[in-house]
Parts: sequence; structure tokens; C-alpha cells
Amino acid sequence: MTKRIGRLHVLTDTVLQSRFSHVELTRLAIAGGADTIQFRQKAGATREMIETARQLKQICADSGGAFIVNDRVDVAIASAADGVHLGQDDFPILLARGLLGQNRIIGGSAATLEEAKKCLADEVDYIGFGPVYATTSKADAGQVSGISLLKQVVQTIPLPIIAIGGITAENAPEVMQAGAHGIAVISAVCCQENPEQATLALYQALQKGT
Ligand code: TZP
Ligand code: MG
Repeated sequence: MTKRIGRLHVLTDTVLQSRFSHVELTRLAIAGGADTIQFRQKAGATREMIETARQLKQICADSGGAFIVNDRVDVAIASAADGVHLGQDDFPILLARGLLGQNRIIGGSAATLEEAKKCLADEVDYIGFGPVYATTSKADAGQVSGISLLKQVVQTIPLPIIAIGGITAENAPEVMQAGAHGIAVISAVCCQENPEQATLALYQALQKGT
């Protein structure tokens, strides 16, 4: 079956900033035009995470957006999420597929062409590729790929490629022109004065680049 992969993924974060909760960020991002919310919380009580995830899922469902959980297959299942996003050292993708079934979205992270090929072999539904630009939002993000490697991945890997890492409204058009299916951001939304307005600016930048 064909699963619709969004073009504007907002990853919720309450570590880099504490003004907005995951729920508030989700509401604001959706209001600004995000079509995918990725709940990204690296620590804390599992029970609370499930509670939050269930709220986010409801908000996304009400707007027709997709709800993806970062790292945690258990939380994704418990919240009836639309999918899960897994890094190279996270829960193995093939095992996640066995638990989630074919209808749920599985995204994989890749920072190199080799990692992108691994994701393809594991039959992910999309690849989060990057960091394309420098980022301070992820300590172990690794080396910046730049636009040229992003292009190479887009041309080699027949999957939707979601660019991540240092994406802003300024550079989003060139990322889209490089062939990315969409973008994923943390700080360009979560760390802005007005997350809704910031999401809208990204949304408009995406339109420009496609
Ligand atoms: N994966 C690769 S870079 C990154 C992640 C989660 C951080 C993206 O954050 P920002 O603030 O949009 O650069
Ligand atoms: Mg991860």
C-alpha cells in the first residue's frame, strides 16, 4: 500500500526550550501548516510519554496530520501512532516492522549514502537524511552532508528523502530543489518566538522550492 509521507515534519522538543510543551508545539506547528509531527523525547517516565503521545496523536488525527514517535516502538504502539522514526542504533527496523505491520510508517535516519542504502534494504517508508547543514540540536549528529551529498542520495535511493539538520526558511528552497521530498526541523520551529508563524514561514519556503 502507498503511505502518504508528509513534507513538513516538526520534531517536538522540550529540552532545547521549555516555554512550550509537546502538546503546545504540536498545536502551533499544525496551525502553521506542519503535516507531520514527530514526538521526540529522549528521557522521562514511559507512562507519561504514552499519555503525551496519545494527546499528540489526537491533535494530529483531528487535522489529518501524521503522528510519528521518535525512537520508541512501544510508545508508538500504545498511542496508535501513524509510525515511528528509528536511527541507526535504535530498535532494529525489521523487528519494528514485524511489530507495527505494513500499514504503519517507519522512517529511518541516515547520515551517509551507505546508511541510506541500509534503510532502503530494510524497507523503510522514508529516510531522514542529514545533518544537511550544521546543527546544535543533536550532539552526535555527525558530519554535515551538504547539498551535494543530499542530491546524490536523492538520485540513488528511490524513497522519499526528508532533509534534516539546520534547515531554515532560508535554505529550505535549495533543499527542495535538490530533490528532497520534504524537511524536518527542531529549532526552526521549537526555539522560535512564535512557533506557529515560524512553521508558516517554512511551509511557504517549501512551496517556493517545489
Ligand atoms: N538528526 C539529524 S540532525 C538533527 C536530528 C534529529 C537535529 C535537527 O535539529 P535542527 O534544530 O532542525 O537543526
Ligand atoms: Mg533515535
